[in-house]
Amino acid sequence: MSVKVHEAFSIDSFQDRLLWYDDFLGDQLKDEWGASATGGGTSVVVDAQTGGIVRLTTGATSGNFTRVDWADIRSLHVSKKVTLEDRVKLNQATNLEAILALYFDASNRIRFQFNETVGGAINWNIECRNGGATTSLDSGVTIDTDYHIYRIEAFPTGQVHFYIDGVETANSPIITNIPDDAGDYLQPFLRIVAREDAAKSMDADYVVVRQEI
Ligand SMILES: [Ca+2]
Ligand SMILES: [Ca+2]
Repeated sequence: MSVKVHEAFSIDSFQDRLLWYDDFLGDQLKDEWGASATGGGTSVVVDAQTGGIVRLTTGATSGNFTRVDWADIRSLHVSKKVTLEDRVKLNQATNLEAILALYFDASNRIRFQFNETVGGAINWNIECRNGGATTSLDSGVTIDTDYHIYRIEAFPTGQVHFYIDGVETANSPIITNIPDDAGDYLQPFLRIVAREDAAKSMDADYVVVRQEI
C-alpha cells in the first residue's frame, strides 16, 4: 500500500499509533484544551500569525501565570512510548518562567523548564519527576526569543530523551525519576509565569502527541 506523507507524519501512523495534534487554526482553542490563568492572563488563538498560533500571555504582576493543558483528561503513558513535540517561541527572555511538559500533577511530570529571575541568559532544564523525587539537568541550550521545536520521547524501557530542533540536548536521556507508575497518565501542558511586574508571553505554533497503541 502506498503511504501519503503530510508534513512530518505518515497516515499509516493510525494503524499502530495514536496521533493527536493542534496547529492552532480557527478562532478558539479546541475542546480538548483547558485554559487557566491568574491576573487576567489569556490564551488566545491568533490566525493572523503564520500557520496559526496560541499566544499565552500573563498578567502584569510577578507570579501571574497562564497555562493550557487537557483539563486533567489524561491519556498518555510512558509504557506506550509517548512523544510530545511543540514548536514554541518565547516573546521575552528575561524575568519569566516557561514550562513545556507531559504532566500528571506537580509531583509526576516530564518537562522542559527554565525559571529566569535575575535578568541574564540561562539554559533550559530537562526534568523528570516521579512521586515528588526529581531529576533536573541542564540541557546546555540557552533560551532566546526564536521559534524552536521541543521534543520529548519517553520510552517504556526507562529512558526519556529530549531534543531541541532535532538535536538531543546535553544530559539526555534521563533514566531516573520517570513518572511510570500505573496511574501516571499524562497530558500536554504549557505554562508561562511572569517573574517581574510585567506581562510575559509565548506563542505555540503546534502541539503534537503520539503514542503506541
Ligand atoms: Ca500553527
Ligand atoms: Ca508516580
